[in-house]
Amino acid sequence: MFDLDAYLSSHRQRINAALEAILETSGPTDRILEAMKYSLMAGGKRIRPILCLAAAESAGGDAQNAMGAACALEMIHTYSLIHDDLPAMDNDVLRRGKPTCHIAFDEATAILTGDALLTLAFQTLSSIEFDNSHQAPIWLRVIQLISHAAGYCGLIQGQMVDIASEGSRLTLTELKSMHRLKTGVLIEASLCSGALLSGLNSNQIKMLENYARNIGLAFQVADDILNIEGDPKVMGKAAGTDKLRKKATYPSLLGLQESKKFAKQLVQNALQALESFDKKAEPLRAIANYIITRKK
Ligand code: GRG
Repeated sequence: MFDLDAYLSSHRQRINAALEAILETSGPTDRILEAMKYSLMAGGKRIRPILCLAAAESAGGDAQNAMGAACALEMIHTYSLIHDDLPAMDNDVLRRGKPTCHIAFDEATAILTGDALLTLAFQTLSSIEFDNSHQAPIWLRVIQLISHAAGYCGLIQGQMVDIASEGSRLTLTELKSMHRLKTGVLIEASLCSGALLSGLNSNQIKMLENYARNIGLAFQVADDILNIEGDPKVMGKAAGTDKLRKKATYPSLLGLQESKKFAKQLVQNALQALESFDKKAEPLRAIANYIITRKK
């Protein structure tokens, strides 16, 4: 039987070591580096980098080859959390069980910390060393994929729609589309990067995209459910905030029980998309279930 806890814990350790190594070589030790370390090493679940490595492994590739991409994805994700928590956005005071970056430091430092992590992600991606030249176009494709997901057609657009729609009632289709941008596209880019770097063929990549779309949405539905039912101490962030801010969520549109059914269905779809993969995709299968059973 596949031991997901052991898998997640060993991959988290590898990712954390790689992130620490990048931060150690990235410049003078001063306030900005301190703030970057504070947020990046605050104990996130590392779902996106783990998905990137697991996708690489599903093709029998060496996950280490995808580590640069995995680290870049986590830096981009952390930058988006720092900026999302700012007073001008969600104005949150707790993240990953610790005071948010602008509370621990100050608002200007938090803005710059997000900027620095976003930039460092692309510095990391463009500094990858490889031993044969046919890897260059693959890395270029990965950089393209990740920048598209992080940019104005992805995360940023999702955040913009989220802000613009506060107080108005979204339809289910609008909600899905917003979350695809806010959450889904980076999860999709994580899986596709790992897949590209380990040489999955285009047919297999399509199946993985289908898996990614389903778990990306399931991740957000689960997040909305946790915002209602989750324990703030376990989650390391506040609960009940969506209702307070009158945010459109799956439970607010579908009801709690229907949302749970919907999340389960999405995981079933994701598992179906992996049907033709062999046991090397076992981590991806287990992660799909974890996405909706996690407590944080
Ligand atoms: C560009 C400012 C800006 C925002 C982009 C991604 C995003 C939009 C904002 C981040 C905040 C947010 C609530 C996003 C929804 C996705 C989500 C549930 C993020 C939390 O991700 P986890 O659970 O967090 O993986 P950890 O801390 O475990 O890494």
